[in-house]
Amino acid sequence: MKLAMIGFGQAGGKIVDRFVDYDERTQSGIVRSAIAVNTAKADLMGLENIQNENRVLIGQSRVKGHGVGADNELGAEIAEEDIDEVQGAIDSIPTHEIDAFLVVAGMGGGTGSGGAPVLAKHLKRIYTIPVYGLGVLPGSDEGGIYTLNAARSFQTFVREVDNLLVFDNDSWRQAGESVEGGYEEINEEIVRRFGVLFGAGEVGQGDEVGESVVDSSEIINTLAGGGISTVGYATEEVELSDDSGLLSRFTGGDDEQVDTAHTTNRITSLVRKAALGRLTLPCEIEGAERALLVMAGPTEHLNRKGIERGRKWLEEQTGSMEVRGGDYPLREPQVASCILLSGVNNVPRIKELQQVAIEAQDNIEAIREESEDNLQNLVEDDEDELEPLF
Ligand SMILES: Nc1nc2c(ncn2[C@@H]2O[C@H](COP(=O)(O)OP(=O)(O)O)[C@@H](O)[C@H]2O)c(=O)[nH]1
Ligand SMILES: [Mg+2]
Repeated sequence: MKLAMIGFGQAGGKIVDRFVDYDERTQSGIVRSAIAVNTAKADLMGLENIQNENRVLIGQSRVKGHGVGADNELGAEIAEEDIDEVQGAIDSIPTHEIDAFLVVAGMGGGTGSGGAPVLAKHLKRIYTIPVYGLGVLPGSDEGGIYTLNAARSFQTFVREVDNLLVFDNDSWRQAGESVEGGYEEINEEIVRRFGVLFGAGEVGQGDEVGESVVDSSEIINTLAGGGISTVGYATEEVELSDDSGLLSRFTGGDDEQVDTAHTTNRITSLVRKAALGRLTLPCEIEGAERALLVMAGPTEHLNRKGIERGRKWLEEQTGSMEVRGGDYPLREPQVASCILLSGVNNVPRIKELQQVAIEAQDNIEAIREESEDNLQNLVEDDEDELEPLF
């Protein structure tokens, strides 16, 4: 499917920048427009692939291009004040050619954490196409303020978007890796997974013909109904046959280059690996409301039987009656299984964040009560700071 991607803040901008690179590399055709919004000029200048006219610096009168630090309240205020500048860039998007917006942001910082929910709300008000979020959760080693920012921004973001796709840095950070090096690999992982997912709905003319190709409406229907989503992914290398997949499939009989049973088994085990391996947001897959299985690879290594078996297995594992599946023909020497689990409920990390948000709220109330009892005179001064964020 075709997306207009808007990266908010540093992580958001970098990830969209990588999506543009992925799109050019793979010709997947998913990025119709790419915009980066930031309060920090240096972050915008550090991008490589997003066109200059699509890099929007906001809050210049407030922070003079220096960013908002980890102050997501200020990030939200600036986004609201300067929404017209963001809209100016969005005006250049041919919205009749896109299937959805994707607003990408790190939830733990200031600009994206505060601004992404504001932008999502704005887009929902103006456009009828879906607005999806891609929210990145901070690592637990980043410190309390990042967790608190994420806890509060997450609640707002999930409410404003049609579906919030989540990637948790915390479960992807590898020990001993430098932060920057770590992010590079992490961003590659993000782009690969969501690239295959969204690319599935974008099989163009001249591409290989699949048996039951996933289309955009299946992705949209899986995401419809809202909530939080996570993506599983697994691959296996295969050999590409010399002739086109289409030809080899019709040669048939004993000459058949790819053994059907083997192909089916490979698909079903890749489905299990993807669903039971590391998800972008680790969670129990049981209870997911909807799911979509995308099998990507050369057509001679895909078959309807394998995909149908994988789909059935996902139905059993999730308990969902709404599991879709199909193929995504790609001329690459690997078969990939990409699974979107939408409306997941049993997510330890989200419960943890909600707890943090509740505790912070309790603390705020405790401080308030104390202030009312003992420090009547100081309350007025403090009250500004004690207001809930959004
Ligand atoms: N996956 C990923 N996460 C990032 C990257 N840069 C920052 N983050 C995460 O995003 C959070 C917000 O940081 P940042 O985007 O710099 O904040 P902002 O610019 O104020 O929106 C951080 O706490 C990190 O968890 C990145 O390149 N990739
Ligand atoms: Mg930063």
